[in-house]
Amino acid sequence: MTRHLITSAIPYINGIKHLGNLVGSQLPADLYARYQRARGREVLFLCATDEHGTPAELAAAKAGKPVAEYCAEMHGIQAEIARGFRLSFDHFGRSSSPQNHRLTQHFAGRLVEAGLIREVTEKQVYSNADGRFLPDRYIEGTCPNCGYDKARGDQCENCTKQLDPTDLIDPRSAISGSTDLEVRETKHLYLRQSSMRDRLNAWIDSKSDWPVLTTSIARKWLNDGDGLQDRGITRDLDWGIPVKKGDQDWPGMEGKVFYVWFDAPIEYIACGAEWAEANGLDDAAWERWWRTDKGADDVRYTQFMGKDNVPFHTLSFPATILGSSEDWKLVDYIKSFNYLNYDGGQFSTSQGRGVFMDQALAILPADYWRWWLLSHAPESSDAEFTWENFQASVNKDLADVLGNFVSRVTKFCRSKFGEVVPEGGQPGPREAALIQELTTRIRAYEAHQEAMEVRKAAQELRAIWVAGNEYLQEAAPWSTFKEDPEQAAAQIRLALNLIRLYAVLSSPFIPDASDQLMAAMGSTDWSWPDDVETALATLPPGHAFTVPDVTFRKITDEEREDWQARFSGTRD
Ligand code: B3M
Ligand code: ZN
Repeated sequence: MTRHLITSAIPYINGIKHLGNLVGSQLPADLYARYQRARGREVLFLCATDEHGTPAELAAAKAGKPVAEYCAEMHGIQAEIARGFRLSFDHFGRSSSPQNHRLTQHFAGRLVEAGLIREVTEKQVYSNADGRFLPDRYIEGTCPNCGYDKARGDQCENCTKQLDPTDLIDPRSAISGSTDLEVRETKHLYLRQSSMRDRLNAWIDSKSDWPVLTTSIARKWLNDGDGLQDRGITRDLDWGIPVKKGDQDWPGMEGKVFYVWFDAPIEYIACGAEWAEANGLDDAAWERWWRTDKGADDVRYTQFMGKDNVPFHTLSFPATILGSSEDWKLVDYIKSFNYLNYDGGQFSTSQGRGVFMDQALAILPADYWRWWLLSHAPESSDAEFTWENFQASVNKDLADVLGNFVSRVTKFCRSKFGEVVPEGGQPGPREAALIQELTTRIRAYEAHQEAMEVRKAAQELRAIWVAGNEYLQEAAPWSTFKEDPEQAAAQIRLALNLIRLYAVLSSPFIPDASDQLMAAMGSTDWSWPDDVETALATLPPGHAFTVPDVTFRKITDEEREDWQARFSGTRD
């Protein structure tokens, strides 16, 4: 049977992520991991914090903390929030781990031996006042393109033009503000991706089942304009993985570190090693997921990410893996997402616009967010979060459809038969029709989950909840009870079993509510409904249950207006 290795893009360490970040990688990855586990398959689901690069150093400086301390603290905060959203990582690692240091240096060693790394002498801005080079965001100045005076060394935020630090007019250090800068020569390593264009093209060509969003981005970078360019993989920074060939020093590279995008994807693998260590397992335990020469042949590897991360995962990381000529597991499927916008604009971390993960959990439990985000995942195009839409979905799908079904069935049973599954009566044609409809829908739900069609899976699940409601409405046990209590008993027995079935089917989307429903049904039987009729006879007559507390409450208009005002900009 296939084993599933699943990774989500690893979030940058600097700050708490917003809901747009969450729905673009970690949350759909979690849905898939939970679904595969529910089907009884072996899963290794990995994520980590992405801790290197200028954003981490600058955020630490702003917080007035040493960068290692800042990262350790932020990792703890992100891990806590991930638990709050019930992201079921088998391990939440750190790209700054010793395992990643070793592996990143190992890959660099393999690549240079294979002739895939060249050394380049280039000009970089050096700050005399700061005693260091100023890469990327460490330098600010006036944009040569639009004249904006706070453009950064890597990009102008105003006109979005990509820049090199040496392009800026009137440059100054982002650390000290000093203008005592000079251009110095410095040596850097470049990964010769261009020499691997044919291999990468052939590899992408073999992925005919991939989403168009993924392959179109990959092909654009492979074949458009200048095509696949060689890429600088080192930086003049203090914080990061020191440049070495395996465990040997690299003459001329002293004091330099690898570029964050070189080591970040390697952390997917290192995270497996961290997972093994954290669980007291040996190297063979993680290598059977990651090395095709050590048992990973039956592993299916799926990555989840936002569209902006696709080039790094379809070109740069595969170039690293293929270039190493070792038997590392290559990704089998890349599920990528468009952007989620916020209430008529964009989520903005710098302006504090939109809902951030910690704030979301402070106002409502995880399942409310999980349901809305997943059922509106930006798959075929960008999507938009509005408070009206959020309120409507929660109130309709979760409170009116699912919650109300549970509450009506359990309360009616308690009042007429007590808190046990009633006995007597036989299922008839109406029940047979329901079982047939559910069978068709559950098979469709499985197909959408397997295909990672997130919105379609959510729609099908909602339809499965609706089918139960319609059945209840037509069967009307409250009327049947008056003339034929036995038949009402059969109807309610089925409906109680349906609640357990809903817990099983819904658990990838709304795990807390599913736990609550399963507990209320007094069951621990999470077996998947391969046969719906059998599944609906799991709780036998006489089996005790309890009436659960409100599963989902409604969002009021006042709350909606209050939240809308609160999250319109400028966090804190
Ligand atoms: N940290 C960017 C992001 O969070 C980057 C992803 C790395 S995946 C290896 O969107
Ligand atoms: Zn500009």
